[in-house]
Amino acid sequence: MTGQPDREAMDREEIVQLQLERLEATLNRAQRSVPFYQRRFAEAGFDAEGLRSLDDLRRLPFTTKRDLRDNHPYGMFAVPLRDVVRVHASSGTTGLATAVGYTRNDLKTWSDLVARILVAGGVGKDDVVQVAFDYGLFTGAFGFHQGAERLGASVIPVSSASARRQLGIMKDYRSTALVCTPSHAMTLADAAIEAGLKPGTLSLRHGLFGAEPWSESMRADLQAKLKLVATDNYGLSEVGGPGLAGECLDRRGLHVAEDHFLVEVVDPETLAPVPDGTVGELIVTTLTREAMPVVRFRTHDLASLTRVPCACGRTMARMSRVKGRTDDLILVKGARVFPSEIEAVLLEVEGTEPHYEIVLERRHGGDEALVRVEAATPGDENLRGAVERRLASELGVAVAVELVAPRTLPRSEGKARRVIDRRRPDAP
Ligand code: DLL
Repeated sequence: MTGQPDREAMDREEIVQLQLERLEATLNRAQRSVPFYQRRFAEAGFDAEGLRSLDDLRRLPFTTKRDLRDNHPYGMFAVPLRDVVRVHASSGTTGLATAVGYTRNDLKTWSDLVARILVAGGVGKDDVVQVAFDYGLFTGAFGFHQGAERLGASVIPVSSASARRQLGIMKDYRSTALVCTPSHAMTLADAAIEAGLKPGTLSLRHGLFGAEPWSESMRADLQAKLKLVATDNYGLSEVGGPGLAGECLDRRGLHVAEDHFLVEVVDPETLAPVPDGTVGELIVTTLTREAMPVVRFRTHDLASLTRVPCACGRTMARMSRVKGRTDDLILVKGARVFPSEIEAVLLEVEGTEPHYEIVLERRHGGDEALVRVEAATPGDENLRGAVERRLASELGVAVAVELVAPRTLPRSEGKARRVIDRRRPDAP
């Protein structure tokens, strides 16, 4: 059933006890070996030795992307470089790429965690796993590569390649699992349809998609087009990359690897904790990372948590899909909208394609959004009006729509750039 059943189905009390022990070790190591944390803890009047319960963590300040940047490249490392065997980097979507280090043990743990994600998504030893993430500083490709090897599956490390080449390899090697971003999977699905690949030509059964927000409608579309079961998985390089959380086949939330990460959800404005079930900003503390422990990292990702055990038998907390990033939140006349909500509507409207971008501008003190979406009939004013009305009724917000010809919006082999944010003064 699970990748590491003894871990993934622990009782809640056992999880809490393990987290407390590991948190204490992590905070001690951070305080002892990372001058940044030494200073931070001292300023907060906190001594790691005095940790009594998980709630004590709340006495510590958050760590931000800016902190990592200020200490780039190696200032956040808790071990000497001689013990670091790998360095990756965050993708720098917000312009600040920062280094992440791994010891040999960190790599081992990481492989175990990604193997769990693969198992939860239905992948086993007999599967042929095509990794279509770009191999490089980005954590996605190496993370899944090692996880799949750890599991004993056969890895096809295609990395980035044209859709034609990905599909050719997928067909020849009879790949049964595809690992990439959902937007890239959509590009491959469309290319397969365009090339007239008959159903049954591909052997795909599992799609493990992550690294960017996507919607249930996108899942339905991908499953229908690629004839696979698609699961969502989440992670961020600052805390190691993929492996933090992933869906099981029940697909009712992403199981968080709570034995290796402590997650909190806070109100993004007040930073006060919110109850389970309420959407807020995810805060992550690593519990086992040796090279680079991270304490209360502000992810800027919005999601909610539930600690109700899952029907699959796993007991670890589940997080909802990421609703969006706090920095992508669109505020139109007081209404709050996330790009993924716009996506969900677009995918349900007949006549538009699942390729879109949202251009944000600040006008008259509020945000204005222009949704540019591909349609086979871009001149169709009736369709444009229909999409605008549908968006307005479902989101409670008026957004302008522009229909553009198929294949005019850029395609990405990695993360799609859905939001073009021109609201900030320094925006391009
Ligand atoms: O994207 C790690 C990863 C690789 C996750 C492969 C899953 C699969 P970064 O490049 O540092 O790391 O980007 C992290 O991407 O803070 C989220 O905003 C977003 N993100 C990642 N996974 C999801 C997801 C990798 N499943 C940032 N849904 C995060 C929504 C996601 N957003």
